[in-house]
Amino acid sequence: MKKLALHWKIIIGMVLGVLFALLMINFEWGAQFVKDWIKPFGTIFINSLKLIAIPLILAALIKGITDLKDISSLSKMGSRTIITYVLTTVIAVSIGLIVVNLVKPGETITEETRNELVEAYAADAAAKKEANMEQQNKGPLQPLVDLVPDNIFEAARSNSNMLQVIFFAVFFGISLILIPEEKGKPVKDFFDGVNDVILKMVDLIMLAAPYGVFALLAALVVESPSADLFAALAMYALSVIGGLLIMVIIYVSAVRLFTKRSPKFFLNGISPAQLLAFSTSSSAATLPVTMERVTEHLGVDEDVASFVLPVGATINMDGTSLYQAVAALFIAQAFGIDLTFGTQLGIIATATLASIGSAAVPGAGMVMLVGVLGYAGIPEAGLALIFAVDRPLDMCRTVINVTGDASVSMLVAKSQNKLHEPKPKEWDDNFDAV
Ligand code: DAS
Repeated sequence: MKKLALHWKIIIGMVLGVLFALLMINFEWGAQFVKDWIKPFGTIFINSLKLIAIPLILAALIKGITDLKDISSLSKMGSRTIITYVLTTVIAVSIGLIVVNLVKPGETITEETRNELVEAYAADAAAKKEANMEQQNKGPLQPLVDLVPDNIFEAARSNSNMLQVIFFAVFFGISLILIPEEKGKPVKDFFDGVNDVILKMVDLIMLAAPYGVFALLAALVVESPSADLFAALAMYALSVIGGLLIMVIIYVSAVRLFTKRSPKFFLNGISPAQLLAFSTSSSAATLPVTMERVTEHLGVDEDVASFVLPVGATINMDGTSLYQAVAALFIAQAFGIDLTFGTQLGIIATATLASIGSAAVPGAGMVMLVGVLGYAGIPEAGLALIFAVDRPLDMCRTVINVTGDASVSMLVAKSQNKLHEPKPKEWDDNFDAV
């Protein structure tokens, strides 16, 4: 068991959680036992992730913005890279929104189960629904007014003002860039350091994930043993995976269109990195292999790859942003909250920013999802549903994050005339990799 990779431990935790709950509900004291002695560990797991969401967004966005300055001032390639990355992320979030609005996974939940869910999380859901209603009754520019907090500590007090925290972080980051280098450096180093510490906290929290997920699933089965809730979770997972597959089609089409390389060539070249991304759920851990595959097997010059890929691993997470859009709307649907078109457009901006701020480590996208829910006024209680099945989806979205970075590196190389013909050996390698 010691040697087993974390994500297999988490998946085992999920299965054991369901089996344990199915056993418990056979005893009349079983359900109460799970609620009193197991569910709290799931709540602790979720609260620990929510606890670090604001500090992570603050530090990651400030770091991300100051890093962007170094990048875009570097060269034309820098701004071209950032524009392409932001574009692919916006496309990914939009595809996520289209898929989840078409499939409507949250609506496969019966009215009865929805009432159970809302009842189980009554306070949170009702408050959010109320906030949403208020939001809709305010003037057209209210969302803009709400963007600017009058007290950052008040804004940071609850996750529901995440957009205000994001606004502050972006404002702070831009101002940090504009002050003289020698004055700003200590501040930039400070936030880089805070970012590293928070990422270490994510690491430590994820070590508890197998136990947290066990508790979440056990509570889920005991509290809403309705098959339709599990069917809805399955539809949600399929919506995410379906959206991710559409992104692969977009990537190979863009590579085909702009670099004339065949989908087979591209996918054979990048597949070892995709397999590593799937098994580690970490773009950062996969980066060395992505670099090797892109330069040795996809014909991208070293100087382009060593610039575009590290930036991509940091700020370009198309899979994560698509997942955040699907997850946010799934929870809203599950709780019977209709999000206005305006709110959904806001989710595009928030999920894009949240994915730029997301770190390339397992579970980062899940933490930043708190921010997207906070912005859209969606009950955080829904996180228990999402977190229970998050890890397998983290593995899938990390594959897309890496594939997106690799395809953009080819497009940027092509635009810089630095995409060379694959040497015969490389060509054979790619096909050997089948
Ligand atoms: N696992 C993250 C990555 O490494 C993505 C995520 O958590 O959404 O890309």
